[in-house]
Amino acid sequence: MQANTNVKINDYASPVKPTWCAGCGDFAIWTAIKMALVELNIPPTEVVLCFDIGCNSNMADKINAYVFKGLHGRVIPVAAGIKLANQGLPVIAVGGDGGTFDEGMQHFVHAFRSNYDITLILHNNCDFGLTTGQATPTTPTGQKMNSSPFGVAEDRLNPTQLALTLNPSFVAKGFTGDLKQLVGLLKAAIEHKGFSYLEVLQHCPTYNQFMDQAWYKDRVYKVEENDTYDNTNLKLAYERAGDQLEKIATGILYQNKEKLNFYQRINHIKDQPDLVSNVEKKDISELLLEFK
Ligand SMILES: Cc1ncc(C[n+]2csc(CCOP(=O)(O)OP(=O)(O)O)c2C)c(N)n1
Repeated sequence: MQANTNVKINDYASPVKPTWCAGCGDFAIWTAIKMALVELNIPPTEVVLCFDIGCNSNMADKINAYVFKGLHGRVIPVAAGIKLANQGLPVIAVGGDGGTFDEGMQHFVHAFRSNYDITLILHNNCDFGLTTGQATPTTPTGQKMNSSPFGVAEDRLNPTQLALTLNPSFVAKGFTGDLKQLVGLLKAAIEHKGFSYLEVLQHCPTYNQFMDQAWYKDRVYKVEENDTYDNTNLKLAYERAGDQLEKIATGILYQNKEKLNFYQRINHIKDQPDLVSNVEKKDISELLLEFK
């Protein structure tokens, strides 16, 4: 990556205007991503943003950078592949709770096992937003939703606790009502050398009236405000992440800087600067003729 001392927020400006509902938490996450990249001095030409499907990932054309929009629930493997080919690039994956914890759950689990050197920004609005308010695994049990008129019957998933059982290297939680904290968490996640999981609690003003911005504001606290919090203590992080309803812990809950990432574990490539530089220019015109 080239040093660039002059990155400005307008470098990331796209002529496409957001279509999110008024009050949607996506606005704050969109802003925070751009602010974090600017503060890290990363120009739009030197980062790749990968998007899932959903309201969250409708951000893809509202940010001027290299972006890749994939299939619902499949943003993690797309981001991992890009990173493996070009390890000098910061790669950021953006997804929602529906895509990631329903269709894409297996990728979420394996990303921790592999410790791909990518960042996952998880918009948690506790519903399938774009398809009009069905329940996801993070919707509270008993909550009435468009697809669950009698209330959600299943237990609620705790994705943070799940992550903490998967020998993670970085697990953090932010809230769209605290932009300053969110930018700091994003910067730490992007700079982390391994799979960094940042869950962002957000309000969906149209389909989630039960956990709005004020509801979260009354409940969130920052773990770092307590001097005794030790974010290398996995057991402590798991304990704090247990409460999703009354006192909700935010901040870097857990970080292990020693865990080797995927690239470093593959002996025959770990010392090569970049796989992308190995790719030769090949003439594939004859091969293409076979598909005529
Ligand atoms: C494989 C697949 N399954 C389902 C859909 C339909 N679909 C499109 S957006 C969406 C909801 C997205 O919800 P979430 O991932 O939570 O993101 P949000 O819209 O809430 O930001 C669904 C179910 C799809 N496009 N592809």
